[in-house]
Amino acid sequence: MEMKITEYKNLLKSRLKEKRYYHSLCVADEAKRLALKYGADPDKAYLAGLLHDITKNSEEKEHFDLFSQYGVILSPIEKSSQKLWHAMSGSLYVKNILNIDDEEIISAIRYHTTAKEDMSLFEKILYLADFTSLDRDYTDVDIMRILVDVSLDKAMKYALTYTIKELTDKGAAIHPDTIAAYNQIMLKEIQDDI
Ligand code: DGI
Ligand code: FE
Ligand code: FE
Repeated sequence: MEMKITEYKNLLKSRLKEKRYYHSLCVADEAKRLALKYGADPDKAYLAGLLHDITKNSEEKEHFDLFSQYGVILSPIEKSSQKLWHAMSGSLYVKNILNIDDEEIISAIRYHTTAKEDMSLFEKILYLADFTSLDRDYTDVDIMRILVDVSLDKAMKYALTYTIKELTDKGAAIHPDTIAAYNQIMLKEIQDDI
């Protein structure tokens, strides 16, 4: 049987550091707000937001146990980028341990860090709620908060550009899904201009 919101919150409290737990509550609120604004299911968006970082504070072993148990094979770039693990392991945890049988929630969590090509409304909402939640305070958060209320696609474009810039500044590897998401948005823009 599925758990209630208060039970999920208690589970998250036990699994996450205090700051990360607070972030999860803020992303849940923001995802719900965006769902109401853009016509997605607000309760589902809240739940996806709440659970999206459920394995963020996990030890390496928990991530890799989930990968091997559920047959997920990591590419070299995924193996070497620890920050990417929690999106993959989180979606496995939500699907298989919490038995949440909702592909939209599972897929939104799976792609909340890298994004991907052909994102659904629900996937974009979680991806962007993670950028514009109340607890966030990076340099461009004010612009992102304005853009997310103007258009999800404009906000996606800004967020992906910002992320890729940050990653190249740090000399980090960029996941092919991130590049594919970026290229698709930029190509669409070129076509729209014609
Ligand atoms: O888990 P959060 O901190 O709330 O946010 P997130 O899941 O979006 O993770 C953000 C981190 O993930 C940030 O440090 C950048 C990193 N990241 C995002 N896309 C890529 C990436 N890291 C690599 N190596 N490659 C990517 O494509
Ligand atoms: Fe995350
Ligand atoms: Fe997050």
